Order: sequence, then structure tokens, then C-alpha cells
Amino acid sequence: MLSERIQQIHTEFESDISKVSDLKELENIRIKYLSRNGLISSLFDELKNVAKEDKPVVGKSLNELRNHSTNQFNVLKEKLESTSSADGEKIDLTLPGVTKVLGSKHILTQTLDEIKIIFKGLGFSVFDGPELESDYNNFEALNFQPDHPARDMQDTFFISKDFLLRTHTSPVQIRVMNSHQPPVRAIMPGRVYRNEAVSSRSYCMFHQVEGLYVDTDVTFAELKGTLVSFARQFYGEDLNYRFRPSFFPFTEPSAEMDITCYLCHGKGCKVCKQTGWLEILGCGMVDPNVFGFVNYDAEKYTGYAFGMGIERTAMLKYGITDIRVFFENDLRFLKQF
Ligand code: 2NL
Repeated sequence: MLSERIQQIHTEFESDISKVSDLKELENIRIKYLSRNGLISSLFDELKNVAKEDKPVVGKSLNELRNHSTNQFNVLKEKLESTSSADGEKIDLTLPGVTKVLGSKHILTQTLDEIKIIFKGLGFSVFDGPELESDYNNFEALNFQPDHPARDMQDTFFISKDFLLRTHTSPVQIRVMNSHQPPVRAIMPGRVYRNEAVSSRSYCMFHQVEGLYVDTDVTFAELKGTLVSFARQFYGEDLNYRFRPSFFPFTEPSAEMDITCYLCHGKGCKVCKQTGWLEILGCGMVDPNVFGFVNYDAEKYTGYAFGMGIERTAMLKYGITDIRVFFENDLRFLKQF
């Protein structure tokens, strides 16, 4: 009798499924009872042989068997799947944790930050400006003569006849003087560009900090005092220094500042090319012609200005001998700082 077979298979299913302990055994249950050729399907096939009047009752209990076993199967499947991944994975609580690797600031940023902090302490504010500049701001307003070699295509990246990639940060000073009346005391850091052959000593792009102080009665003595104070804080308290006469189109008089070589302490070595001195910056009193371009009264105001390359400054301080390493992003270099 079919109804007895249904009862029998029900019992057998209950017994089988109670012994299942993993997904593989559960799959065997599915194949045995619930698949297309499984036992429950074959019971449905036999339904056609049942007497017409018995069909509703037998069909109902067969449906109940199918729904019950499918349900049991699904419940157990979900339970085994949710526990199986944790079962297979043995967690070793004694293993050391995974440390997060922290990045750090690029050495040029660190150097610039240090320079900024020192000059802020001396009363300077910080300005920046565009890297793409007019020929007027970059050269003309800075008293460069029309035939100055820096204005040659060979030395400067011109964008057009009148626009270029700035070759120094001085155009920012022109902008600041055009928009502010004295007193002005500010530094201007930023990227600058030179159309030069790349070598260990020069790169087509580098960073500069320039400084400017304009007021009534600003003197060369103040320039020296400020720069010596900077150099002592940046390079070390016990340094010797000297100012050598120099020339820039935008300052008169102009000078270069040297400090004693950190490596040989003045005796002469490869780093200082046997001179005992290292040039750290250029400076001077702002040329009255520059004041004319920004409509400052040159009879009333005087000012000093200075400029230094940040790569050069970092190279001197840390003994780096090739400028290109700043831009190669080799972690073996970067991680040293
Ligand atoms: C150097 C020398 C210098 C200045 C930059 C300056 C700017 C204005 C007026 C006058 Cl708007 N001067 N800047 C002055 C002297 C030297 O830089 O060797 N730089 C890397």
C-alpha cells in the first residue's frame, strides 16, 4: 500500500537526517529523497495506481512528506553552512597582529615646514601664487633687462610669447606688493622651473623659498640679523658665516651667504670643494626700480629680499649628493627621513 510506503519513507528520512553532520552527508540525503529520481519522486509516480477514491487522502500525505522533508533539509543546510566556515578556520590567538605601515612626509615637505616655522617665529607670513606666470611678473617687474640671458628660450619654459613657467618665486612677491601696502613681511615657497639639462646638481623643476621685508628704514644690518638667526636655528647654533658680494637684477647691493662646511668644519673637503664654505642663499636690498613697478614710493620705503633652493638646502643639511633622488620616489631613499 502506498500510504504505508509513505509512512515508512518518512521514518527512514527522519532517521537518516538525524545522523547528518556535514554538508556532504546532507547532499546525499537530497539525492536519496528529494532529487528528480529520488524516493519521494518515485512515490509520486506510484500515485497513478491508487484507487480514485483514495487519491485525495494519499496525495495529501505525500505532499506533506515532500514539504516536511524539503523544509527539514533547508533548515539543516542553512545551519551547516553558517557554522562550517568557522569550523574549518582555526584562529591562532597567539599570532602577532598586522601592523599598519604609516607613511611620512616627503623630506622636501619636512624641510619646507621647518623653514616656515623659523620664519613665522621671526614675524613673516606665508604667501603662494601661480606656477604659470606672465613674463611681466617673472622678469620685467623684477628689473630684468630685455636681453637678460634668463629670458632666453634656452633657459625658460615659455608657454607663449608672454607666459611662462615661473623661474623663481619672486613673481609672488610682485603680486603681494601689488595688493598690499608696506609694511610687508612674508615668505613665498613654491615650485619653479628651469629649462636646464638634468644632472646630479640641477633638475628642470625644483622648490624655492623667497622672503621679503619692506618698510620705512629697513637696513642691510636687519637682513643679516634675520638670516643669521635663521641659519643658526636651521643649521646649528655654532656656525660661522660670511656674506660675499654678488649680483641679482632685483637687488642692489646683493650678497650670497655662506656657512662653514658641516662636514670638514672649514678645513676643506669634497663637499665644499676645498673652500671650507657652503653657499646657502642669495639676498640683497630690493632695487628701487622694483618698487617703481609696484608703485611703492622708493623715497619712503626700503626693503630686503632673499631666496634659497629647498632641494639645495636639504642636500646641504642631510649630505645628499644627487638632486634627482627627491623626485624618483625610491622608498629606500624616502624611508630614511
Ligand atoms: C637665490 C637668490 C634671491 C630675491 C631672491 C627678490 C624678490 C623681489 C625683489 C627683490 Cl620681488 N628680490 N628675491 C632677492 C635676492 C636673492 O634669490 O639664490 N635663490 C635661489
